[in-house]
Amino acid sequence: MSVKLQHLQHYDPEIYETIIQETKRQTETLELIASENFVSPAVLEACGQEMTNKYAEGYPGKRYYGGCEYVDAAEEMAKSRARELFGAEHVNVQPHAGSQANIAAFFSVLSPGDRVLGMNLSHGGHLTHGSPVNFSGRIFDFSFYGVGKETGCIDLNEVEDVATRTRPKLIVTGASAYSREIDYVGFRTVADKVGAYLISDIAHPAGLIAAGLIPSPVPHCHIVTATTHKTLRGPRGGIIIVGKDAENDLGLKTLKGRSKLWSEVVDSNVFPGFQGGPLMHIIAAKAVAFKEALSPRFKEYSKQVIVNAKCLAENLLEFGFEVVSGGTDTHVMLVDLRNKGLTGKEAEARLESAGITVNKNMVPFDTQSPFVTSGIRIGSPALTTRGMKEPDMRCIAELIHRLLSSAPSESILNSVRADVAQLCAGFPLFVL
Ligand code: DSN
Repeated sequence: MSVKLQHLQHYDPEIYETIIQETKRQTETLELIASENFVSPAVLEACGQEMTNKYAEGYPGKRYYGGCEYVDAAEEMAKSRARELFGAEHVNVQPHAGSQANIAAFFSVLSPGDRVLGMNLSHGGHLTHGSPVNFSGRIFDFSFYGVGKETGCIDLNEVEDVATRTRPKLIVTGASAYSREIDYVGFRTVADKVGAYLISDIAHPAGLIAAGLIPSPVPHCHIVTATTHKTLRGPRGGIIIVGKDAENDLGLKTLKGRSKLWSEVVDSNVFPGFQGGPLMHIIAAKAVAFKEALSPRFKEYSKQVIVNAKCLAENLLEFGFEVVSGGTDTHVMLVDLRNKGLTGKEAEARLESAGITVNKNMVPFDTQSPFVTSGIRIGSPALTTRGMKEPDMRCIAELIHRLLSSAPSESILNSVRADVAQLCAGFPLFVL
């Protein structure tokens, strides 16, 4: 525990106890959920400090409240560090989460009822990219592209076919369970051909992109959205990035008849469009995380995230697991468990009972419901933060194999539990 909780312990022992238990759970189990990570002690401290008390609706220098001098300074630092990190002209650091970043980005270029093309959720897309149970699918008219049945990879010819047929006003790239690099240049070519805007949601690979290890969509997209708590290893939150379009006219007018810039349109869709007061303590923590991400150490960390994911995928393949698309270029992989005679739900529960945390996940062309699924999603960011490397990944693949490749038994469960405990004991949550 890197933040002292003595007041909480005194005033609210019940909540204190849940935090202690959660910290213990994180420390004593193997966290393989691809969207989770462990923040540094500095980020954790910035999340729990007095800026949480401050209302600061508006933007630095243009707030609706007095007393904003210091939160203005923190927000400016967050913005300039994020611009440097992503080579961007403009970054809005206020979205409370990825979902809020996406709704503000979509409304920057769309009106209700407009047609949009996004990635199929069951092929790796995201809830906010058109799911009928989400605001996106309820407000906009979504069509979908997916991955090839044989390759498990996005096929740009299919993207172009669907785009030509449906004439979307916006194409959305980005995914939450897709392990391969995305061809942003190809997506932009398709978008330009059909006259669509292009938004990329890099919530998952943002840290790897910031570290320069996989291609960036920023030069090719009109808008890029991201979260700050996954591979970027910051506090829970969202951001919106605008590249070279930031200072261009979006064709919309202000009330006074002046043309609005992209940056202004995006900002006004975050506040007052969809949010009120920003979470200033979290914005300060984002600034800390961006500073960390600009360091050479973060680049080394991110390289190891990819090395670890590749190593884990290769070892799972050797144990006879089917990894969708045959591997990974990033931090994440999707394992199709149909050849093991298991559902994602069963596998998630069996792994969790031994101290290995993953999430069940639909696989492309899945016949199971989203509550059952045929696969699991596995990611390397969190365990890489603990300092684990290739030998540890080989060990984890073997533990997963022991648990999932044969019928469940108490003796296997107990032996895996013991190995998980031993592995975890050698690694603190965050290695500086
Ligand atoms: N829920 C996140 C994930 O797990 O990928 C995406 O929002």
